[in-house]
Amino acid sequence: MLTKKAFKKRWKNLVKEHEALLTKPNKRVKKGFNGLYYRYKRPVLTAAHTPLHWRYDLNYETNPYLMQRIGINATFNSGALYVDGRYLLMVRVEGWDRKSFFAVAESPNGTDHFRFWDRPVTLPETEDPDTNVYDMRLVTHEDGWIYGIFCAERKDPSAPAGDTSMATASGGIVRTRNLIDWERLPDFISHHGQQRNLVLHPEFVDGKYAFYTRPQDGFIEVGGGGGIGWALVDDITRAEAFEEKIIEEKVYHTIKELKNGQGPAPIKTTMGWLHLAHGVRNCAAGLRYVLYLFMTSLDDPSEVIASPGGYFMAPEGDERVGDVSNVLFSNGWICDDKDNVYIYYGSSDTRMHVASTTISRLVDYCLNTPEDGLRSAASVQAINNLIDKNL
Ligand code: M1P
Repeated sequence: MLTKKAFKKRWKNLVKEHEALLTKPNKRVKKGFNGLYYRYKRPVLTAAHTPLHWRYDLNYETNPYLMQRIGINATFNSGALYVDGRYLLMVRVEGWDRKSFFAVAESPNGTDHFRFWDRPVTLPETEDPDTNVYDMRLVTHEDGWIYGIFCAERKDPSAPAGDTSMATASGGIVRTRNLIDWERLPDFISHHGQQRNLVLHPEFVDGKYAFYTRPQDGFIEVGGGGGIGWALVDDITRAEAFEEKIIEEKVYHTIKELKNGQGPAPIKTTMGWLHLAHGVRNCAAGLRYVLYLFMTSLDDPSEVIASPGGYFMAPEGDERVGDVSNVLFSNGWICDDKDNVYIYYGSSDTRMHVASTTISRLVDYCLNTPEDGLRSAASVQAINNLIDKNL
């Protein structure tokens, strides 16, 4: 065991290293700028950013080796909210025990100096306790509440004896006024299968709460279900979707061939609702998750009015490797009061990044990028159209 002096010295060093990590500035990567968004040099959050007091017992008597008692594996897929000039992320934190939970990290500028609040979120449970919770979308709704919509995962009660992996995914719903005290509402009831990637639209539609859904036949495979769905709900304290219509389908030989899902809640612009989503395809290396954009009508947020073809962001460099490699996933973005947009995305289920852009760039991209023509010949035609304009 350490001497008391060595214990103190090691602790001092740990604090120093941690503080240096938390206060490191992040820079936009200007090289190779594509006109759409800037990536940033460093991830905004990693497991190493979590507070030391979550992980270490600081009492010499009970931890004489100053060992880490609780391990954090990853910090990813974060909801996001802009409150009074503060950039808040609702981070999916995953421990060494594979359980995910939520914790708020705050930055003064949206791109660096993210620091976790002292305690993770104490999330109330329903009568049927969740085994795992993740991917919270934060939405300030016009009813005055801040909602957190997340995936609540449980062991499938119909799993045959000995099957230790069959699970179910449901849409969990909590709400708060201060991001500290949370009220748990009953899970979203869907009559169209399991639900992951459930997202609340920020405004009432025809006097009802509107949800983006993703009906799926199984826990991983969406099967005959899938696509981004749309459901109206009378009472959010007993949210039940009797009808779900698919507004944004998965499509053969595209970036969303296997499945897709709404990212964060859409952002309202003068030209329509701006949506960020993820698309998944399968290949010999496994599933590949990329981010894409589309827009829906201001009059009817369930009507798609712009579908730029292909992906908007795909995993690059270090982003490609992690616990679940080749994944970009986003469930949080922030539009500040100057129309700057910060897209927060997790890479390979391991760490969090930011990309910055503006509303006008995103709208221009959506309205002027050719749609996916669904055939190689159509892709060549789109390039030729551009060449004709340029030459
Ligand atoms: O592992 C990749 C992603 O898988 C799930 O997303 P989807 O439901 O679209 O397949 C989620 O578990 C997500 O958190 C994860 O990043």
